[in-house]
Amino acid sequence: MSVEVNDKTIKFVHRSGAAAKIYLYGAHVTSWKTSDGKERLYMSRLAKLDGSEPIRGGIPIAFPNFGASPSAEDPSLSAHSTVKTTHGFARDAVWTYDPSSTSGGGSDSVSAVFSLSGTAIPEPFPRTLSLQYRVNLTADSLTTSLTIVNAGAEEFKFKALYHNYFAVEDSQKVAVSGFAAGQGYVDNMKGGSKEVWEGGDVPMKVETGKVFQDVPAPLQLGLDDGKSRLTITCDGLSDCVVWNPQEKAGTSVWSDMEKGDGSRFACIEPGYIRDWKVLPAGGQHTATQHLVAER
Ligand code: TA6
Repeated sequence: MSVEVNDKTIKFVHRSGAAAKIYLYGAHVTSWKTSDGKERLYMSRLAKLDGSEPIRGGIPIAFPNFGASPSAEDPSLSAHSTVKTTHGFARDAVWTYDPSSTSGGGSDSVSAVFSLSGTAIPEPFPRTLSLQYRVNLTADSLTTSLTIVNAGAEEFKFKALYHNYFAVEDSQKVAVSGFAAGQGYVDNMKGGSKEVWEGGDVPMKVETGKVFQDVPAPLQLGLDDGKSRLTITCDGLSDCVVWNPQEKAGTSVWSDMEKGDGSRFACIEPGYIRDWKVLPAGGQHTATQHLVAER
């Protein structure tokens, strides 16, 4: 195992040849290569990597909002309404990496912990809030685990989501599994209408924006594009967005992608987003996704 650290990125190489690269900006995993040398994450060639805007591709962390910030009609959400970018502040903050958190020497996995606490929590969010993010790499898996700690005297409400951009050979051939017939979802392509899933795999041949809500535990998903297959097993997360802008990639809406990029990725985004998760005073919540490459 080897670890390369510089002021912006951490790179792990597992003894199998598997590797992962993480930017401190956003604690953002931008590359995950399995032992067969295959890159499993899409990164836009136009992604900004200088901290000037959220990174397009990889694994952005959405926290403590998903989507636009809410208007502050509920006083307990007033801090959230100050977040000016969509999907919260976590993907836009510079996280701390503690080298002593890296473990793995002789074991079968390599892991490291990133944190966001104290003055790195933007005002007016309480400085009693802190985040810990563990990334664990094995020959053919990557596990990410976000722990949200509320050491304050008042409850804290949040949404959280892993906005995974998986690399695929051709999104026209993608099938996303994990949703049973009868599962409720919101279809953003139909103006946010509430729908009931008819069962079977979710395709993404055209622009797709489905938000599956309250999926019975365990949230277990599959991604198959005919050439590669991944499974995603989650803990502490119960919703999932399946998203692809297809022909809108590379237009003014998503100008940090190239035209045609919609065919290069599949966004499968496990999260807790249908409602605000209430973290009581002194409470903590861990949201984990375990990604396994099967071929
Ligand atoms: O998760 C899907 C989504 O919320 C889309 O609606 C789209 O906005 C996308 O994420 C990308 O958001 P971003 O803020 O990264 O441009």
